[in-house]
Amino acid sequence: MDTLLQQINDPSDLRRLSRAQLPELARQLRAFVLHSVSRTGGHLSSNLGTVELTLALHYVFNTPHDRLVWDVGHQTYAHKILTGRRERMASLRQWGGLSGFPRRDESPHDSFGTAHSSTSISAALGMALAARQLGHDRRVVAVIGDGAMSAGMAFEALNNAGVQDCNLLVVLNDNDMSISPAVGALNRYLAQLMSGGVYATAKSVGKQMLKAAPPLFELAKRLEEHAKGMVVPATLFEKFGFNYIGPIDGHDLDSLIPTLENIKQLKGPQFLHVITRKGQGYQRAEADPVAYHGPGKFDPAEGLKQASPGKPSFTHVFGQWLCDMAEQDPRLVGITPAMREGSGLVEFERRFPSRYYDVGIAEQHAVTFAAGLACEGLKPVVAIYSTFLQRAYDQLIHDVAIQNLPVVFALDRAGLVGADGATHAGAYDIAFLRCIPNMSLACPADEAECRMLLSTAFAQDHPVAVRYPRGVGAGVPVPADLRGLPFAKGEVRRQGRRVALLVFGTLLYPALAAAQALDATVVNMRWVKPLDLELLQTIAQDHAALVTLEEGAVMGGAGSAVLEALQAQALLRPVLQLGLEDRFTEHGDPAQLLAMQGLDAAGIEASIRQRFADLLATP
Ligand SMILES: Cc1ncc(C[n+]2csc(CCOP(=O)(O)OP(=O)(O)O)c2C)c(N)n1
Repeated sequence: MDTLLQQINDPSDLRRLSRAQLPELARQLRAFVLHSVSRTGGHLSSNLGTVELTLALHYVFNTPHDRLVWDVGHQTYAHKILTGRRERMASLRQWGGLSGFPRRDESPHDSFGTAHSSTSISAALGMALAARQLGHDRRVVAVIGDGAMSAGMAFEALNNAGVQDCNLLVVLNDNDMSISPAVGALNRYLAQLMSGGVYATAKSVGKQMLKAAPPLFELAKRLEEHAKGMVVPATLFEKFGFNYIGPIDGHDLDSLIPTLENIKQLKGPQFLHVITRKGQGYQRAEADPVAYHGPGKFDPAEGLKQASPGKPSFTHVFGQWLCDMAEQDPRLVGITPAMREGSGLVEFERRFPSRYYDVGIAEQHAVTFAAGLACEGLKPVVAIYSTFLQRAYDQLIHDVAIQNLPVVFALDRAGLVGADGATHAGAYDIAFLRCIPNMSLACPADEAECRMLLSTAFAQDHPVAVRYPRGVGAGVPVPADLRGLPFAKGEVRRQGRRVALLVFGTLLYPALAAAQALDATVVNMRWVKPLDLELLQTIAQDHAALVTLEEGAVMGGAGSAVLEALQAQALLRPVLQLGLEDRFTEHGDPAQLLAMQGLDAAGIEASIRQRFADLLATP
């Protein structure tokens, strides 16, 4: 006999269930999420925390006609399972399989593609106002976490939405956590809203609503206003023009469903504050939601295992360098936009708490904040994923580069990232950084160079970014001291003939293997900007053909920089540019993804043989 969950292949199946069946369905759904993530890896804590909320939203709203817009989208596994993708959960985050985030091309239930945070209210407002203009009777719901709520973009959207006549519901999923503990004044404010018995009172409001014959809304509304009045005269969200309801218990279907049913009857912008717990229902994740935010595969009965010490990741090398440099230079300050763990700042925070700033999910602010610190003589290091720096492009140009301030950007996750897919790939930083005056950009080939180039970057008097990929490198020993490498200088790693490979970054190692077979020269360029022009000139003069290689978009990338420089010096050589193609790379195994784009040793060799067949055939 099928379980309840197996009978749900679409939310319309769910809506046929009785209210009394829902707690059991929630139990099965939670168990499925846990089992599924333990087999594939992925986001866990956030998904366990949104099981009831997801159920309630699909139960009350007529999805997909009513639009459900998830913020970040890392908490949408229950949503995927209830919307016809249960069986495909085994393929999550793998090549050809389900994405770990919502995608419009995956299901009509994924109304908006996401993965970067704090876009939901803007997108949902757009949909709500489109419905108004087109005369569609449609509800639009944005679900946003308290972490994502801390970004400026969320407030820009509230500011706009609060004065609009639209059927928009913003659900704040408040679990008092970002990936790491939530930070900032908003977090304190939300805690205040929860305190002083309001929570309990609001819960009973939900119960009252349940009993009330439909909709008896006025009574509930008065009760709710009474509840609100006990703590603050009007919440911040009311000041923004929303009707604020809550906080209510986001794991209690008897609170969630009647409240949502009532809200559904209301016109104008609504704001529902829901309290949930990250990791709910799996004790290990409740106790350590940070570790279980995005685990790999694990056995639920045993929990996560301590990883056996292997090669240090680039992130680890950066974290160690940051601590060592901070020890040596009291001007150093470390900044992260809500990525303490991912960017390797845990140890730095522990050892240098007064010089550590988690600014929340606020990349734009992080960059301008760093600019301010630099104006006063401090030496900020902004640790930021390549993909998230995209958010702060104007700040980079306007606040840092034009004023030529010495800010170091430690760009983690540069290149392909694997399971998170196109939204998280660091494919564009070379192209978008190299065109900015005053900016320099280094691409270490391995862990040792990563440490040394960070030291070089830190010693400069202008902005410098150092880009390094996710995961581990070649495994070369990392020096213990803080010596740097020469600024804007590359090195010849292998002397060959006819063809020279100019490599920017960690593809140096597959390039060396390919060059062996081709007897080609390999140059470790190390810097995209400034380019080592002297070296480039010598190499171009001594070789009949050049190949550029980078783990980044070919368009506008390091290979383009080489072409521009060759043209400027009237040094015309045929150049083969290898790197990421002009299309988004889907989620999958990183090594496999690189190989599919011909960026492993065999692929590099094959591309060169194909392009320079005649040249290579000459003795
Ligand atoms: C622009 C941007 N910066 C950083 C991230 C990385 N990130 C993914 S989830 C997350 C925390 C989100 O917290 P919250 O919205 O409270 O959701 P929760 O995981 O607590 O459910 C962060 C920082 C991101 N996805 N987008």
